[in-house]
Amino acid sequence: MTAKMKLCRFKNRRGQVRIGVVADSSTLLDLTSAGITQLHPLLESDDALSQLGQIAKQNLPRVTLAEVQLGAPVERQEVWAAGVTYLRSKTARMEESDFSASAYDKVYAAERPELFFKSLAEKVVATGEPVGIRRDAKWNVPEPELALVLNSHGKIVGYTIGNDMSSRDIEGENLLYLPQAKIYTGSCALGPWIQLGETEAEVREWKIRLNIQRAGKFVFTGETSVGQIKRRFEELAGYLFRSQVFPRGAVLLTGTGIVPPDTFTLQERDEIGIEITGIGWLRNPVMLV
Ligand code: DO4
Ligand code: MG
Repeated sequence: MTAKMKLCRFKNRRGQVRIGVVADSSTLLDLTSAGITQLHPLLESDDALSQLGQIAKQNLPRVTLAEVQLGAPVERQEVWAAGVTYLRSKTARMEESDFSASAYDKVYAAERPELFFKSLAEKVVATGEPVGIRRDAKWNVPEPELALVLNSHGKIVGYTIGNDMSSRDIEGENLLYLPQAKIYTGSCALGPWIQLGETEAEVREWKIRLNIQRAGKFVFTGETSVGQIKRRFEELAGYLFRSQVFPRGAVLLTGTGIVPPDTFTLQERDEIGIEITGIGWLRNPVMLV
C-alpha cells in the first residue's frame, strides 16, 4: 500500500497563504518552515509523497482547521471538465433538450470525450465560499465531480472534489450556449484539499454523495460511485493534453453521475455538501450572481 496524504492551501490567522498537510481530523502541519510555499513544485515532483513524509517528521508548526480558512487547492492551473461520462448524465441531458439529444447520445459512445474549459484558477471558489447561480437562468444545479490534479506532463498526481455548477435551461436551449451555462462567477468550486497517493483502482471504489439543504432541511440527497465513470482517467487526461501544453499543470473534472430531478432548482442561500469518500467534504452556500 502506498502512503497517502492530504495537501492543502490555507490562510492563517494573519491572512497569509500557506501550504499544509492534514495531520488528523482537526489539525494541519504548516509546511512554510520546511521551505514549501507553493503547491506547484510538489505537484511537479516525482517523489512528492516521500518528500512530504520526511518533512512531516520535522517539528513543524501545527494549526487547527478551526482557526484557518482553506483555500481552493489550485494556484495557476486552468480548470477543465469532462462531460457525459456517466450514463446518468447522458440520459438527463437527452431529456433536457430534444434539440441536443443526439449530440449527448453520440458523445457518450464516441472515442473522443467531451472536454470543455471551466475556470481560471483565480476564479475558483474554495470550500466555505459561495458558489453562484445565474440570475438570468431558471434551472440551476450543482454537479458533484471527482477532479483529477494533473502536472505539466499530464500525469495524475492527486484528486480533489469539484462542483461544476450548471444552468440546465441555458444548456438545454442550445448546446452552443454551453459556455454561458457553465462559466460565470462562482461556477466552479474545488476542495477541500488534494488527496495524494491513490491508485485509479482505489479511487474507483469511492462513493460520491451530494446533499442540498434549504433552511436547515434536506431538499435533495443523491449518491453514485466513481466506478460508474465510463472512461479511464488517463484517457480523459490524455485527450486534454493532446495538442495543448499546460506548463502549470491542469485540473480536470470528470463529469457528474448525480442529477437532481427536473423539478429541482437551486435557490439563493441553499447549502451544498459534496462528499467523496477517500477525500472529504466540499461545502458551499449558494448566492445569486
Ligand atoms: O455537455 C454538457 C455538460 C456535461 C457535464 O458537465 C457532465 O456530464 O458533468
Ligand atoms: Mg459536469
